[in-house]
Amino acid sequence: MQFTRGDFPADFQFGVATSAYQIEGHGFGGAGLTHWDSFAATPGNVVRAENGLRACDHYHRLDEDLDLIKGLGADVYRFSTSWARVMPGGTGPANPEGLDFYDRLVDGLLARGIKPAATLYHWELPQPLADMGGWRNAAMPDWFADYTATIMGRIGDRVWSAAPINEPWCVGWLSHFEGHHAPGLRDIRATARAMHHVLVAHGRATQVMRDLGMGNLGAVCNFEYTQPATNSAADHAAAARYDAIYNRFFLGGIFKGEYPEAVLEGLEPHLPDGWQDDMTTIQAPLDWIGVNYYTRKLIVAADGPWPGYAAVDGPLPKTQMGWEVYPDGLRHFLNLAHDYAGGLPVYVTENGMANPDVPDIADTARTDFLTQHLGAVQQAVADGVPVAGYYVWSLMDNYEWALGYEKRFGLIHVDFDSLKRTPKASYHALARWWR
Ligand code: IFM
Repeated sequence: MQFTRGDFPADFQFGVATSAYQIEGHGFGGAGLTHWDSFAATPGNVVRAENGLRACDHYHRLDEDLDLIKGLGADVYRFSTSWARVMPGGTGPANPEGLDFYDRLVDGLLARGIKPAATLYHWELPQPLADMGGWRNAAMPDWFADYTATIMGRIGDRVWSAAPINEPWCVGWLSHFEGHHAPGLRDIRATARAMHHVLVAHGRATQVMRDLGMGNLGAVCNFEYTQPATNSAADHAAAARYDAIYNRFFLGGIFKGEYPEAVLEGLEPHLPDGWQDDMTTIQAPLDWIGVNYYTRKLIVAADGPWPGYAAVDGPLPKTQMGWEVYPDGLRHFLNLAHDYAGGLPVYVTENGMANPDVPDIADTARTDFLTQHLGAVQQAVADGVPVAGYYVWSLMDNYEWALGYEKRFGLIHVDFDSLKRTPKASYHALARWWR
């Protein structure tokens, strides 16, 4: 990997990312049940019905893991706090052990000279809230605001940056329309409500954090580069719908206070009454925008009701996820995020690949992937995008949701029997120029 820090803008932040349910071990420290526990316990939802009850046992191995982040030379660690660990019932009393854990995490980072970048929700919805309809329920933004006040009341004075919700597309669309993530619904009305409520919750939490005196607040959205599979007008229209739902709905709400027409076509009849009145809340001013990027999709028109599209297999080399490697898409989305967010700094808040690694392999596929995508970042910088940081997904192999523990995204190999951590060649390649 032929980079030096001097190849990127001054003050550019390099980092690594994880999330609570994927690494901590939700069976420990008084965390409450989440909708991922019940989703995983339902046959057919998750490979081998695996769940996050033990995961990487980060809960008990915090210091070892923070030392590994330090050893990598990362400037920033992007982690998430678990709602179900902080407030096991979703509302009501906080779990003191949960608050203490995040206190130790933040202090441990600061003691090692690493900036804590917090995300408030990376999908582990407390089960009692799921029982009340979860993101379909219009009360979710209020409950989320209370949770935000509780956790940030404890650690908000020391976190370097914060974002309310990781990947609203996954929370709304993937989980309520495609049914691939908890709660596993396939229901257009639930989808419309979840997509809207998640943005209202984003805005409410942002305001709560401002009121606490916090700064450096952002949003983290995921994107997929979308291309029509053929030149037919029908495929072009289908790809435009896919792009609007995936890549423009959330940016549109947050930065323009409007949803794309191509999405309203299908979702408007199902949005809650008076949804337009929430736009001021959703547009709460931000300090940065985060781009999570992994792949592109080739889209064709499909029969059937809206949205009438399907993804088809593409010809490019693929990762263990079956995702095509397409670095130009990252350049595209850094530019797109900049178009929406005006002059705000743009961060790559996730980028990386899964590979069926064993501890001693050369890990060249991941090193190449990262090299190519860092090249795309440099191109976006040359385009004039104020890219301010790049965080690799992920620090270590972890729970890849419905795909269980098989898909390995880590710079560090984790043996899920012994829980031994072994840095891979990509970890060492980054450490050589990050440290
Ligand atoms: O593991 C996930 C993460 O939780 C959110 N972004 C994408 C990653 C890889 O699928």
